[in-house]
Amino acid sequence: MINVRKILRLSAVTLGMIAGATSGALHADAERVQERIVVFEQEKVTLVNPFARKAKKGQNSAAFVLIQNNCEVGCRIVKARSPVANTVELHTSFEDNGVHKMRPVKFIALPGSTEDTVGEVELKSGGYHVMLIDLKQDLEVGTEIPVTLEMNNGKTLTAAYKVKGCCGHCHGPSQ
Ligand SMILES: [Cu+2]
Repeated sequence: MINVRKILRLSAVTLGMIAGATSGALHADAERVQERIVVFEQEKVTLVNPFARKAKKGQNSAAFVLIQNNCEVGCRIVKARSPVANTVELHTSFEDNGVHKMRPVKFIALPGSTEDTVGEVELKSGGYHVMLIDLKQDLEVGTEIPVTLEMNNGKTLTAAYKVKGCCGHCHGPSQ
């Protein structure tokens, strides 16, 4: 009996994932919907539209991605790494007296999925991001870099992040 229940719940979650992905896309502006391609699926976590900002060797950059979570409640991103930077940190952004600032965070929580919605968190400009500090190489527009997110359950999420031109709030030295 327990097994049957588990299967029923799993299919309900899968249906919820599809519904959640659709409503999530509606929130995005038209330009970003086109870029919203599922590129990676692993351990019930989907990384959508991973990208990083262009920067020169020795400078800083930031990596962004929409994380859709279908794993158990309580999953967290606890670490990030990439071979392109000497230091990689999880950061959040905030306003302090009208000044845009950021600081490291110990983890980024992934909201759990329910039968109706998919838990998701977006690493984006002005919010959470992966900070790539002291780049070992130039990040050229159109190239891809590997970034790995480590979860508290020991699983890792590695994807190729496409390097894009700078837009909006920039991190690190001006380019
Ligand atoms: Cu940062």
